[in-house]
Amino acid sequence: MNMRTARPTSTRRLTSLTAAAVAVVASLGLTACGSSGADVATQASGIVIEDPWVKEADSGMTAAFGVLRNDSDTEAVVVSATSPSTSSMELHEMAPHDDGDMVMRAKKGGVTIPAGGTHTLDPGADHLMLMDVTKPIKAGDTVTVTLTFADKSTMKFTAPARTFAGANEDYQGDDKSGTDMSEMGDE
Ligand SMILES: [Cu+2]
Repeated sequence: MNMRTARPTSTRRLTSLTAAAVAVVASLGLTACGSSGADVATQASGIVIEDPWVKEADSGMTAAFGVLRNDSDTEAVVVSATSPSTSSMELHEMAPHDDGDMVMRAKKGGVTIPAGGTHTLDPGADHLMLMDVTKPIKAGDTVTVTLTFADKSTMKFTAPARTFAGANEDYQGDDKSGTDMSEMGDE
């Protein structure tokens, strides 16, 4: 009977030792992340963007472009994008509409950058759509974009704005009528 009273003390000591060990492991993990992090590679860590740019726009929709390059040996998939310059952002692709014209629409499944390869975001091809700019974006302004990958890792880049006459594609919204955004706000 008396031996039982000793148990809680030793159990508690064991628990606190375990907690200390966990804390040490956790701090080692943080140190590893802070250095080169070769063994904790994320999808974002292998990606760079070359020649990023955004089309100048006073209001409404515009788009961001560039060449995503994957220097890792693992495929990376961009699943979403955000920017303080727009209220929302979508990943877009070009596809033929029912009438045969090419329209842009949300790219389901995200944008894949193959291992050791590139994926070009270009007017007339895949692009990052700023759905409604929060204030005019003038040539020379800088737009910040954050990409989120399938593994939830993120990558931030800045893109200068340019004057560009193209990239005026019709937008195929969820109602697939190719309507413009202003009609969606009717209440
Ligand atoms: Cu678009």
